[in-house]
Amino acid sequence: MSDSLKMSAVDPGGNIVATPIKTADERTFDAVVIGAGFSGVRMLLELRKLGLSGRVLDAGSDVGGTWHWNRYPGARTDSESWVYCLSFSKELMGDWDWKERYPQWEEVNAYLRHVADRFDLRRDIQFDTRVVSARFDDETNSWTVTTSAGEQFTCTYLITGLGILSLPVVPEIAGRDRFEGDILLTADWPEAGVDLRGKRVAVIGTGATGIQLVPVVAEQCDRVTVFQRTPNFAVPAQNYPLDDAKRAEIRRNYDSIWSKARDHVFGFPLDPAGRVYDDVTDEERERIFEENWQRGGWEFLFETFDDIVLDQRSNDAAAEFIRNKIRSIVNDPDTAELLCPKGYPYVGKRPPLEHGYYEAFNRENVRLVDVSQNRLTEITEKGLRLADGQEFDADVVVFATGFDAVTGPFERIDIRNGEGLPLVDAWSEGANTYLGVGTPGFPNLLMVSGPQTLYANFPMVSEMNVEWFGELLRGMRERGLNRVEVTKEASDAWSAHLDDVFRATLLTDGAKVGSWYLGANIPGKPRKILFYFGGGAAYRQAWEASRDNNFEGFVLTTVATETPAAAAL
Ligand code: NA7
Repeated sequence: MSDSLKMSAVDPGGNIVATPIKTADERTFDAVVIGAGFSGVRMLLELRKLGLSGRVLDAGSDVGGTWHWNRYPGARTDSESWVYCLSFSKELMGDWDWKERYPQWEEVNAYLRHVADRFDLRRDIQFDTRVVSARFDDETNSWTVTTSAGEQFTCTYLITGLGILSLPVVPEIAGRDRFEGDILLTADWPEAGVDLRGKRVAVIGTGATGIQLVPVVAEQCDRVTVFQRTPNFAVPAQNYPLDDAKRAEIRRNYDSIWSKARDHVFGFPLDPAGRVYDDVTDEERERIFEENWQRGGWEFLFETFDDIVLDQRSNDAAAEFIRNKIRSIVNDPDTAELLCPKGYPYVGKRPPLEHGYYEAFNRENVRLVDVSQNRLTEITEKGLRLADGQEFDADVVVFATGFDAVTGPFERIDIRNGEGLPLVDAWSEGANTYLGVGTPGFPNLLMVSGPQTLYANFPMVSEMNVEWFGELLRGMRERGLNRVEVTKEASDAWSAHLDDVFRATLLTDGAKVGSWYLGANIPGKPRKILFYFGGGAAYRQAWEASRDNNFEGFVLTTVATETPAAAAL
């Protein structure tokens, strides 16, 4: 295979430099990357740094991943903009001005488009392309990737950047086809937007999505009826626009922001509270909660008390503080009480940030319907019907009903190893991976933010994984190796460790209320923890220990082959 000079590789500082990149024919690459969200975009940059040929395939029409599809009114990140981005290039950070503390979906997409333009990424990305299957061939040491259009690509490495929340789930409610109005899915919102003026809107689901949607939609439409099965512990985001002074401060503190975020348990640039429940009086505790409620965002969880997810008393105190806030905001006592989560701990389900959600229930046109016992059973011509026969008319029904997290997107691709074993069968009792980046029996399958990865601010987690793949592939190339597979021992040990960490927290109670961390929101999905909750520092140390010990946990070999893809390394 001949080398040619392509002009838009990047150096470690993020600058575009001329670097020889191996060219391939139009169908054969060193790596095929599935997904053009944060993971895929960042992976492509890494492949260029390595001088490897790559093709990114994405079902959407542009970069964005999750944000390409979740275009519902009010959709925005729950992470602060200055860490909901890529950190590899100070120059990139320097030439992008975030508008708000929590960017809306449009802004995140605009950022990723900017990254694609700045580094001329689109020439290696094929949009409107859905991958339907991938087969590994042991002899040729290569993957054959097939799209829904029947196109095939061959590559040595199959790299997934499928997103952790990219396969939406819609509950089976009878009568869907009969409904005379419009049915919308927040995770596939029409690109052109929807005119909700004068409409009666029914919203099913009160997770982070429903909680963002309701206050925005309430301002646009005639009436909103919110169908709630389980109330959530939402804390105020306290969003604000960023001005030049704030942006300058962020840029000045770039290094410390990122080193804090990378070590933090959830990937945020926050300090530990440095105190636990027993360190303060009851009055002092209320003052600390109040102060952090006003600051908004993840400060309430992380900068109040360090034992909120570990000590029941601490958790109870935080939970009761939130309930009292709900009671003080929502005028109607019955509605307020229905909105108060009970019977499970704060953080048992992923707690959302809110932007006027509770206040929305003080509007004349917003009403809450409890479907925890009296279930939603039917969609009629005119609206929704509950088990007891009550009916609610609607012009538009919105499903904000969550995702088949992390493993779901893998299941909709028929991935098989060299023996023909489907990945879904290998994972029939739950995914078993090493560090969330590889699974035994599936050589040269590398997963960015795969199952059992770190639970944290995801652009940062993806970037960590991609950097590791850079180190791994560079290390392999230096030694003339072209095949990588994680061991079963390493994966079993990682799964056991994940479980131990998870069981030491109060998050296990999320199983009772359908937490997606555990796959408990999907009927029949194995109840196995899908994430590592041990924090960024420990996650990185686990990688470094492997890397510095000759990539322990990975079996690295060479397969002699004539195929162009394998020869490329
Ligand atoms: P979530 O958090 O999984 O929320 C889904 C919501 O949909 C939740 O309130 C569910 O109630 C509700 N739901 C699901 N099926 C039904 C039926 N059949 N009837 C009534 N209500 C139902 O998804 P989101 O999209 O809001 O958020 C996902 C993540 O995105 C979030 O955690 C952030 O990380 C960003 P349930 O709680 O199961 O009783």
